[in-house]
Amino acid sequence: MSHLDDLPSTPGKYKTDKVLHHHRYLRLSKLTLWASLFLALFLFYLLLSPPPSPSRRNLNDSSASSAAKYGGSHWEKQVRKSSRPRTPHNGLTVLVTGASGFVGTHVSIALRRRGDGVLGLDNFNRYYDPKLKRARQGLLERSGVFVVEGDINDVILLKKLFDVVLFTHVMHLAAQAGVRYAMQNPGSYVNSNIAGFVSLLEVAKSANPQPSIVWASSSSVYGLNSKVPFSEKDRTDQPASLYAATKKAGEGIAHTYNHIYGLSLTGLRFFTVYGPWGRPDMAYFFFTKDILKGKTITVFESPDKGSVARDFTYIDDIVKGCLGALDTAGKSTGSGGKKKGPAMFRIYNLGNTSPVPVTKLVTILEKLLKMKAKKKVMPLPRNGDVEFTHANITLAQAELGYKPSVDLEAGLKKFVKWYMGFYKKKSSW
Ligand SMILES: NC(=O)c1ccc[n+]([C@@H]2O[C@H](COP(=O)([O-])OP(=O)(O)OC[C@H]3O[C@@H](n4cnc5c(N)ncnc54)[C@H](O)[C@@H]3O)[C@@H](O)[C@H]2O)c1
Ligand SMILES: *[C@@H]1O[C@H](CO)[C@@H](O)[C@H](O)[C@H]1NC(C)=O
Ligand SMILES: CC(=O)N[C@H]1CO[C@H](CO)[C@@H](O)[C@@H]1O
Repeated sequence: MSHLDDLPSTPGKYKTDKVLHHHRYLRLSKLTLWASLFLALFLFYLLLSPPPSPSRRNLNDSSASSAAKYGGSHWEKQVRKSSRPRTPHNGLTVLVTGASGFVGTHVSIALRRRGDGVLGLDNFNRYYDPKLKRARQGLLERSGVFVVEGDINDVILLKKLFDVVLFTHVMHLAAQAGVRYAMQNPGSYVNSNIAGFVSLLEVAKSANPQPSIVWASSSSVYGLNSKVPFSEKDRTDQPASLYAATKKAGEGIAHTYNHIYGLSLTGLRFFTVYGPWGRPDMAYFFFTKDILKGKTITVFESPDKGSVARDFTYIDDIVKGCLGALDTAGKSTGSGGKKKGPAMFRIYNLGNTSPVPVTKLVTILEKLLKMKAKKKVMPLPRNGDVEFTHANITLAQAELGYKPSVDLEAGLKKFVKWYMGFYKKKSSW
């Protein structure tokens, strides 16, 4: 309220002005009268209006203004239309959080294409270029998917969405991703991956009917586990980054909501997903960018001079795994916040089962881009990235029908083709 300090305290201030300025004095006091009246009305308004709801606040970002971005009958119409399956009573009605993200875009389009109703939700934060998120949103709109701009911490918005639409499923992909950024902005991980997940589960457990929920965990939960391949039963209590720790926390929180409220929950541990419309903060993406610019890239090796390796998984394979998880998800058993019986709780690896050294990734990119990379080899810093990931996908194969079919070379070829097209077009805008 410091702006109030600058206001003239009393009209008496002008009394030193003498008769000469009599007319001006009259005009001024009239002005002051109006000003005080206005001020009184303003204070009255402040007293009457409720304090801003804490659920609409966010630690870092864009959502402060989100309140203005939804509501109204036109908005509701768009929400309903997007959520409606092509054939009524046949098809899922899915809320996809993080819909303008890399995985969210692909999953939303795949669901819509086969006839399901899909509503997107995304806060379009600036962790990486929001223009890419907007471009994906354009793609989604052309496919008939409306994306609500808002935050998963906005409980009022979430409740409103569940009031307007009876979601049968939630595909929860909104999160703060990235391993190294956690040292710069730890709060954003807690905010989206823990607090945001809890607000989503709170609203879902109170919904009637409760939706079945599939959400993204991460291979990073295996942390310092060195037993390969990584199986769902292996230990996940040694995270190597705050990102991993928040994803692990999410698995515990999900179990709680399954146990207490009967929500059907399926967690998917993705292994390094890549492909067209991918994330600019990931190595395959910025290697491509830097190689094309002739900029030196840093390739990490493990302390024993071995290459760092990743179980790269192509986006189309991940999408099939997500759809498989949605299709096999059992119904939630609770209603109105009360559990009626045990519900399904599942965790699956979605990987590719063939780890590729990062040096090999660079070689493939050089071939596809027809350019030699300038490389600087450095030891892997101990700031979150693990040396090696390798998925055991037996369980997802048996229960979700998951069967990855794209190898790194074929997948990168599609990525590079998209990259060239997208950024060529962009530079001529
Ligand atoms: N891409 C991978 O390799 C990978 C690997 C393991 C796990 N995951 C997980 O998969 C999910 C999707 O990842 P992605 O690669 O598509 O990431 P992404 O960053 O492209 O997508 C996440 C989207 O969520 C949105 N978002 C973030 N916080 C939000 C909030 N509080 N409210 C509303 N929207 C919010 C972002 O704007 C973004 O568009 C994430 O949960 C991620 O942690 C991804
Ligand atoms: C893979 O996981 C399954 C259980 O999901 C387990 O039975 C099997 O032994 C694992 N395979 C390896 C090679 O660890
Ligand atoms: C996720 C997100 O929006 N992060 C931003 C938080 O705020 C810092 C500092 O203003 C930005 O650098 C981040 O990009």
